[in-house]
Amino acid sequence: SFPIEICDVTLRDGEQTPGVSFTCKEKQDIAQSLSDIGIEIIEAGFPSVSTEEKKTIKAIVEMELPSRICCLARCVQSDIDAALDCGVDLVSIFFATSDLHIRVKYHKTREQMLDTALSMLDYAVDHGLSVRFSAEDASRTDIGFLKQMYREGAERGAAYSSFADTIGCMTPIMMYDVVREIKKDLKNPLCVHCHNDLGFASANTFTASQAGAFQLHTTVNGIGERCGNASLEEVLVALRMHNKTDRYDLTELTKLSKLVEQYSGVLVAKTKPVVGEHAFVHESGIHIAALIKDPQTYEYYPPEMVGAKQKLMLGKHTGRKGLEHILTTLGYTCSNEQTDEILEKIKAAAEAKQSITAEYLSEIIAETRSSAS
Ligand code: HCA
Repeated sequence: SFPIEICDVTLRDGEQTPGVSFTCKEKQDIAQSLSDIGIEIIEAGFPSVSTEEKKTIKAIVEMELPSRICCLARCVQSDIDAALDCGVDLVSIFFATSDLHIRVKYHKTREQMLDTALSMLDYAVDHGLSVRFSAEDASRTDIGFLKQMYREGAERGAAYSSFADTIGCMTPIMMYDVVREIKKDLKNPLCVHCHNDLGFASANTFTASQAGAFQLHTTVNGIGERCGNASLEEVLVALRMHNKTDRYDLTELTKLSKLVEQYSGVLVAKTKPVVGEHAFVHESGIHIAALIKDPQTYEYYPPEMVGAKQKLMLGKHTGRKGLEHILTTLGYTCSNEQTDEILEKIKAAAEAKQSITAEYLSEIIAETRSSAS
């Protein structure tokens, strides 16, 4: 097993999801829940965004949660001062390190950018802040420059070096290789911050941890800019199953997912791993027949592990065994003929795109039984 910690960025990068804005109370509720799960670091926001945002970060600091509180800062003194005002434990000082971003956004040389960032790092360290020295667009940055930045940052007292795959262009193997390369001469722990433009954010984050990255960034439900970030639920379950990390209370995940879905208004896809509505729902006859004997046949981990429940559904793919099981569980006793007839009706209804609700099932059971009597 490899050492890791989680920095959840739902309240900062998650809130950068287009159209999302959390109230102070909503951020506090989410922070409380993240802390209950045992998340080590909560990135509460970006104080320079607004006065209200700064107040909210302060209010989260004042909750005195066991988790450490972090905020984001550009390489400008007023951002570091804002972090100091908020009383956070950790500040992420970031600048975009790729030549493309430097040319388009800053009109300065790499060296000028690094010098400014280092002077802000000095300022933050001198004022007692713990600093994450963060490279935006790190995945498209010259590796030599990235290593220079991390080396000089560590020498000047940065607590962490951070690698952001800002546009989500990495694959897991690329991630593994780059983390191994950076780790060769890195003097402080490495953080990874992955976006999901290729659908690899969670995979890249998990793979980075296998390659030696220590701090993993996540958001609840994977919300975030464009296609989002690595999803907290997916990363935590992967860590539980493949790294035997058992210090997080995963039973809170389903509840937290619903809370963030409600507060953000960003609906969770039914097929979303861990917290999607269908994560533990089974319809296929072959699957249900086996699940009844042993849930491990079609469930990689028990739904209860993440605070969810197994659900068997009726539809076009229902089999006889599954139906019998459902009828018995619901307290109905039906003859073989009646069960066959009910099964036929269910399949026909499903093929006509009708959903088989509990009411509809009781209707067809009643109808089948009365026609037989
Ligand atoms: C951004 C910055 C960042 C990285 C922040 C960090 C990114 O909003 O563009 O590394 O702490 O995605 O690059 O979130």
